[in-house]
Amino acid sequence: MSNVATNEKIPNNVNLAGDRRLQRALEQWQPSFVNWWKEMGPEGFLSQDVYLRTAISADSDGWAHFDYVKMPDYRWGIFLADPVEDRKIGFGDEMGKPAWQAVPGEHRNTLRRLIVTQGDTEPASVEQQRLLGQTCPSLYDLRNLFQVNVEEGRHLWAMVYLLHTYFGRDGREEAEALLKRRSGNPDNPRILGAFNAPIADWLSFYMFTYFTDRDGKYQLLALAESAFDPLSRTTRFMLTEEAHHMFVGETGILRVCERTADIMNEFPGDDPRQHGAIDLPTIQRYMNFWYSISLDLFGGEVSSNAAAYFASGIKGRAHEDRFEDHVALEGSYDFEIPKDGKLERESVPLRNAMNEVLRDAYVSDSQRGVDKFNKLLGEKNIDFKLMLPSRRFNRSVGLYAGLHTTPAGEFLSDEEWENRKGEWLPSEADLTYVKSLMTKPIYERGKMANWVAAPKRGIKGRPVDFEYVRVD
Ligand code: BYC
Ligand code: FE
Ligand code: FE
Repeated sequence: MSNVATNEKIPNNVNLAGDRRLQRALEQWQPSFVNWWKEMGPEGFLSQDVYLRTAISADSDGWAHFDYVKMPDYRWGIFLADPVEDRKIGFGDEMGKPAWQAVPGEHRNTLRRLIVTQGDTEPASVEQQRLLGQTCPSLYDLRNLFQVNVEEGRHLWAMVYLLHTYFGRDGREEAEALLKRRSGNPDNPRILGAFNAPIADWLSFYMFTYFTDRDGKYQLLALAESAFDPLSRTTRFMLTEEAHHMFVGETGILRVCERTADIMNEFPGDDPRQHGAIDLPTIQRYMNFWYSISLDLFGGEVSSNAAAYFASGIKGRAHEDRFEDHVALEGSYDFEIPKDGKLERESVPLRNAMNEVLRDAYVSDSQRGVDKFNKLLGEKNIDFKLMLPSRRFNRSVGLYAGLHTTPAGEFLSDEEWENRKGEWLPSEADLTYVKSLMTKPIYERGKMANWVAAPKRGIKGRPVDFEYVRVD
């Protein structure tokens, strides 16, 4: 990759030094960002050295540089994936025309809104996770939390770069507003539902990185197809970082299952809670919650917005090249639409179902990890299967919003729901119990909290008992 500037105030491969106005605007935003980090980033961890990966260029060996760094000094940079020469629009009405290097006037508001929505989730997640360092199960986990946090910070930079570069004064104002909204604040909340839910314990953190970061993966894949080439290039690079976030979630849930299974085998017949482990039904309830609110992030099943994004080339499907028909004017998608307590099949033009097409890919990707969790339980002779609930379960957006169903998707009356929801969603008692396991942090090298198994290996070839964070 050419033109990598790493010794500038803002490391970048976009030749920032060649555009003084832009450089100055971003250098003005930078201190606001660092102030936001100090106020809303990981509480109590401004001065410790953390063994972190920093992107210093976008090519395969430069993007993952490991060293100790204090988080406020992290080198948040702007990196775009290499341009695809002569790139053409790959879908929709404009298919085959050159990709856009600037924002077409007629798509300005829509693009800005999508970029702001994407950007808003990044700082939101850091805010949601800001207290977790104080109850970490190990130094290994603490470091992974911080790795995820600094990279979400960089993802915010990625979107702010686009706002500053392509959206003029509106873009600069939006960049300021991204630092002003606060997760969970009723007066000035983050834009999307799941990013206002508290992540109050580490099981929630693993579920969030498994399910909600995976929405990130699919939204980024869809934006990577965009006709707006700078958006495509920046999201392609973000995806390389996203993989680690989902790894943290998947291995986290797996390690919790492993520990619980071991306790169940050691004390057959006992409630694992008697031995300080997290019982499998509680894990299932957490899964039901985080999966269902993450499904909401894909938007309505039937969406004229989604149809318009697809038509204009703004947002495609994940891996558009795997589809045969990139125009999607002829196909349709069959939905089960709730009517008077029953489901009726109805066909919708394919373009209006693009949110659902993306959700389909997400659902099967989510299932793959759940299969791994169940394989582990099977290997340990535990007779319990974790399951993703029906897409209709606990939804707040789209066709099934506000309806009550069992995890299998069968409709319930309001009264039945009230009586039974504690079986399916984490209850106050569950949350209190899980939190009670996590009242103090574990900072001894190599030691793990009682409720989670040790990871199989450390980070970047380091041992599990490596001093991932120098907690003084
Ligand atoms: N909460 O036509 P519809 C990540 C609104 S995660 C609240 O279905 P559309 C990350 C919607 O805005 C990835 N409101 O919407 C993960 C619309 O409002 P208006 C984030 C919602 O436009 C972990 C109305 O309902 N990236 O990166 O098709 C850690 C009608 O809905 C919600 C993106 O989301 C909701 N859940 O789809 C860190 C990509 N859902 O127009 C980071 C950018 C819908 O009536 N965003 N609404 O005022 C988009 O592509 C689209 O905005 C959405 C919604 C897919 C979110
Ligand atoms: Fe992100
Ligand atoms: Fe992420």
